[in-house]
Amino acid sequence: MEICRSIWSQDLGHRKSEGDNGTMSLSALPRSCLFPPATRSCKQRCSAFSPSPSKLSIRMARSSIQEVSESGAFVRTPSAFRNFISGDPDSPFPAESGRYHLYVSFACPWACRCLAYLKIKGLDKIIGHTVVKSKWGRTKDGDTHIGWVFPASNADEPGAEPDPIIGAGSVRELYETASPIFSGKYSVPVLWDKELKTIVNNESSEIIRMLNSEFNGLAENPNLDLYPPHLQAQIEEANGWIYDCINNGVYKCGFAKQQAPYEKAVENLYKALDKCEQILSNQRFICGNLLTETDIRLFVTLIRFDEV
Ligand SMILES: N[C@@H](CCC(=O)N[C@@H](CS)C(=O)NCC(=O)O)C(=O)O
Repeated sequence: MEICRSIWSQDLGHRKSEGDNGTMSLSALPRSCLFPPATRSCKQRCSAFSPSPSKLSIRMARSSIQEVSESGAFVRTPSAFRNFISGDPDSPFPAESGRYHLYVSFACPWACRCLAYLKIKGLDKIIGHTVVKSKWGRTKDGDTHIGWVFPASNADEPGAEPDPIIGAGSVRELYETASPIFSGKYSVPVLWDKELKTIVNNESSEIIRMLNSEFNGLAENPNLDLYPPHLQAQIEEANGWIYDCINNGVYKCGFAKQQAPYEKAVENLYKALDKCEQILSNQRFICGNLLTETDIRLFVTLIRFDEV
């Protein structure tokens, strides 16, 4: 096969995990059943994926390498944890100093968006973060699944650290602590609630919105608004094609299993890169002369085209 594997699949150390026969797709389920509102009790948290766990008998992808359609195209499964932190102190997940923790991988552009927000909004003293090892490893003894793991010590790999919150050996352990019935992808980023010992949210596009607006009472840069009301329509429009063709587009290239979807994805990717080039040769940022979330979302993917 001519498919040219890029760093997008190589740098994650992908291997097919034998024994995993999960298939998609949650996209067939109604959104309301997957992403109900925030709940406080453990029992409710555990059912956070469906009012009826039996609905989860559908086999789900447990890793990006399984997210492939019958035609060989990469099809992303929606993120499962979709609760929101709010600036309102009475909300189920109120914005508080020291309560939340972000788990990231430097190899993951989605996680790096969130890390960029921690820094740019001046939130890194309020919300801690931990970096996993850059290559996947076995996530459980006696199980063939491979995914993000924590190092045994700080000396293992620069930047990566053992989990300081619950002492997890893998990101999978965080998901299983949050919900014993979870059977999807153990992805980063993970925004963790130390008080309720659960995952608040594992969808980067939503995590960055919370970091932008909900911690402003605690942030060092509360006036920096990367989603300002007067640019929201433009931001959404640009996010749409940039997500489809570039952010998710590189995954469509890297994870395609057939030549046709691969070629389509590459064509769309390079057309979109040309469009960015054209926009940015006339103005400083994608939505005009103001830095917005669109630039951050684009940058963390683009930077990976440079050699490291
Ligand atoms: N929708 C998620 C996507 C996150 C995602 O796909 N993360 C990948 C790494 S780049 C991951 O952790 N994959 C784990 C796996 O496939 O097992 C987001 O934007 O936060």
